[in-house]
Amino acid sequence: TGKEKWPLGDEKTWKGALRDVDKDVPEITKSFVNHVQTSLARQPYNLDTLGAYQAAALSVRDNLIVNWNETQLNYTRKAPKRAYYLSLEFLMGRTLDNALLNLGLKTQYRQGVENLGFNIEDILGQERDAGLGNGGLGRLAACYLDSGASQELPLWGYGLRYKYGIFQQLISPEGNQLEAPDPWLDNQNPWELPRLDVTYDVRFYGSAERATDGSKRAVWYGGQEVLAVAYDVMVPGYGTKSTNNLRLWESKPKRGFDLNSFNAGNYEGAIESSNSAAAITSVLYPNDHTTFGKELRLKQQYFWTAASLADIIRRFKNIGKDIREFPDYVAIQLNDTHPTLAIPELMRILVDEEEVAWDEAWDIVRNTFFYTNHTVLPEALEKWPIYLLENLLPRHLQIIYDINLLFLQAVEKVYPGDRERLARMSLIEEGPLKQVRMAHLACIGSRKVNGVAELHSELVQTTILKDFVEFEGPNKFSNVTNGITPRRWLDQCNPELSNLISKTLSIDKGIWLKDLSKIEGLLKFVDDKKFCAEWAAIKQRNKERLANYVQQTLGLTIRTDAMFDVQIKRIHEYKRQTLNILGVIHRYFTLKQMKPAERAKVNRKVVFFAGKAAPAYYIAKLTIRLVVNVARVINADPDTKDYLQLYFLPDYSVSLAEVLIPASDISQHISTAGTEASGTSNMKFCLNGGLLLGTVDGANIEIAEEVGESNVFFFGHLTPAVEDLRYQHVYHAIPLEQKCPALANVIQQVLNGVFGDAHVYEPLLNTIKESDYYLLSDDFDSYIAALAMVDEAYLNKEEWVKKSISTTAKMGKFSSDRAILEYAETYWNIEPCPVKDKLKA
Ligand code: T68
Repeated sequence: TGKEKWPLGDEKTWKGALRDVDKDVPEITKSFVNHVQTSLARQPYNLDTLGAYQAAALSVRDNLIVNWNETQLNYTRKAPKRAYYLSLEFLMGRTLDNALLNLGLKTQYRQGVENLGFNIEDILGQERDAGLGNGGLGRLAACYLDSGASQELPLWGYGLRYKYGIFQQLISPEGNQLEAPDPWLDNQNPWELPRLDVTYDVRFYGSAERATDGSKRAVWYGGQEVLAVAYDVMVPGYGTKSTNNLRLWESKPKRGFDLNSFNAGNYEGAIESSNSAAAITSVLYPNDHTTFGKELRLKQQYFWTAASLADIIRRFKNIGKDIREFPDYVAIQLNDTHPTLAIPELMRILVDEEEVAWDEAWDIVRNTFFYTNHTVLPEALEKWPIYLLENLLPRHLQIIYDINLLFLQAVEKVYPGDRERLARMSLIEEGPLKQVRMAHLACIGSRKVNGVAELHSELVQTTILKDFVEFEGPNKFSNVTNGITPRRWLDQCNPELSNLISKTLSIDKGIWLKDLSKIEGLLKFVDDKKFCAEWAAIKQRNKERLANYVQQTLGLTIRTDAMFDVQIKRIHEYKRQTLNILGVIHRYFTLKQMKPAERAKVNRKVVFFAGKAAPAYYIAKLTIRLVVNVARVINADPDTKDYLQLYFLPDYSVSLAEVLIPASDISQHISTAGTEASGTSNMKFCLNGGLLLGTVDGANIEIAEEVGESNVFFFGHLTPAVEDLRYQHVYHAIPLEQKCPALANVIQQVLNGVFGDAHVYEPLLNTIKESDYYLLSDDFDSYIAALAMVDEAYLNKEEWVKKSISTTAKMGKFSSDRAILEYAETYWNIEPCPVKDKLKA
């Protein structure tokens, strides 16, 4: 790749660079050259761009390590209360650019590598995304780590070091999604530090024998042990030395080969057992919002929570306090129910190993954990079959039964004889397949329970955990609206806009990027013609940057003199990408029926889709196929192609989002009301001056409260209507042709084969024609009307720019700094623990 560009950095350039004038540059150059020659063992004047990336990364890493060491030493010395964020997913994306910005070294490195004949953007482009997550939940964890370090909080993340991250998405010529593995570690990962000395044994299977002394203790023995090895990822704060840690566990066989099988000549069997330990952290499960009940997934969850808890407890013990003081020094946030086994695991350690009495142990547990719920969709609520737990984690199942018994006895006291309530609240779901309800366990084992946006938190309390709110009282339940880091999602992805904001406000970005409410100051400039023109010009250049990216990666030419309309997120029925594509088809036929003169007055528009479907999610995959095939027809139609273009960009990722979001005029967040817990890309688009077309759902509502309803395009039914509408679909169904002729017509065109093999789409279209669970037929007309309002508003370019500026200006609330401080202050009770600068100390 970089090879062709050679010889940019020839021998002469290199020698010249080493004599450079700027006083910061030589240090960087020296460190870069040093890594090329020693760490990479390569000739400096024969280096490709990938090598340059590796050298730059290693050189930046040296800076991080110094800060990381100081930060960790400071925590050890001061022994503050610490918080731990347990998440099965951390969707970090690329690191180099972020590290340079947080360290304030971007300019120096840009110059440093230029002196050697490289371009910093090319170098940054060499890095692979760390795709250790599916979507919003994993990206939220990454934003929270950035904010935790930036706010100098003693906050660590714990997760798994998957060998393969989220699959790479390919699109076949027919438009089918194909999945390829993501071997993201193949080029080596300069951002992790293997800690081969930090290891724990994790037991699986075996037997649990209860004590005979009448205590609740037991012994768990036998089974199989797997080794957890720590890898540390440095998380630099912005404009501070504070550099926190993300500890990821890798699974390894405990004793290499199984010697018995080996000696018995069973070489294959021996290797297999060593493979099975390694299998635990081999791959990220690619489903969001569905559970599969696979034993390997359960193994992942226990392996990770057991290793993390052992590590946390060892660190706590180092400060020499009594185990009863654990919650004074440790807060653990459970990111969804995935780490809920930490609750019975801490009970097991306290009761069986530390010999703490059951009730006391339960108090410790309930003062340590905090649970965040991310969905109320029933199919996404985790349940684990009893038979799996019984086999894999026999002691934990006993503990869950004991917790349940005592809990139900307490409920029974308050609601004597209310058997239905007991059945509803039980940790165990009875039936042909007995299962443990993980949300119930997470709820009763935690000090606080929260949802991720106002509406969602309300729904958590009135639907899935209603009985628990009644029983435990409302104070335990609250809301923390999600946030995004403005470092990555403005400064890094949209540097021109960030610079314009600093210049206009006359505030250093080091200040406003850490106190995002300051950007409200932009409101004073909405009538400043020159500022508005610069604002619009930056949006235009971001569109061109996106068009260039598409040209280079897909070889497609996109017009940039058009409105850019973007929907990028996991493909799911509840997110209603289908509504969007059927809307596009509607626009296409409307355009086609117009006379050329009429058409010429219509807004030009380019519609972008991107997102992955879970590999087994058939309907979602059909949606992708429909988008791709509609695009093929529309983009080739000479009547309309100047007015409407459509693209499905494959392999959506954090890095692709960083190019798409700054280029968007309007983005779509159109979930059925009450289904999207929060959404976080809605915040990212608005922060970058893109307007929002959405339903009254998730964080859309709070965004509209901030930016004003006149700056958001809302449509569709509201949450309280949803249940009734669904009931009507089933019991008072009206034929689609009558209920929504426009939608019926669009569907008919697809079934007529206008976009190719009609029968293929039947199962997808039947979901609408039959039960229409996600209410497309109820919302289609108001959706089309909202799109028309967007068109109308866009015709007035000046007003549009004002809306765009006013939107960005009011996004202060959605900084993840605000969110993490809410967790720190009102939940975890932790305080900033800044590293004193040695020079000043
Ligand atoms: C998302 N959830 C919510 N889940 O859908 C979104 N689930 O509204 C919210 O903004 C975001 O969380 C952050 O709170 C997810 O992304 C998953 O990815 C997931 C993964 C595995 C199992 C279940």
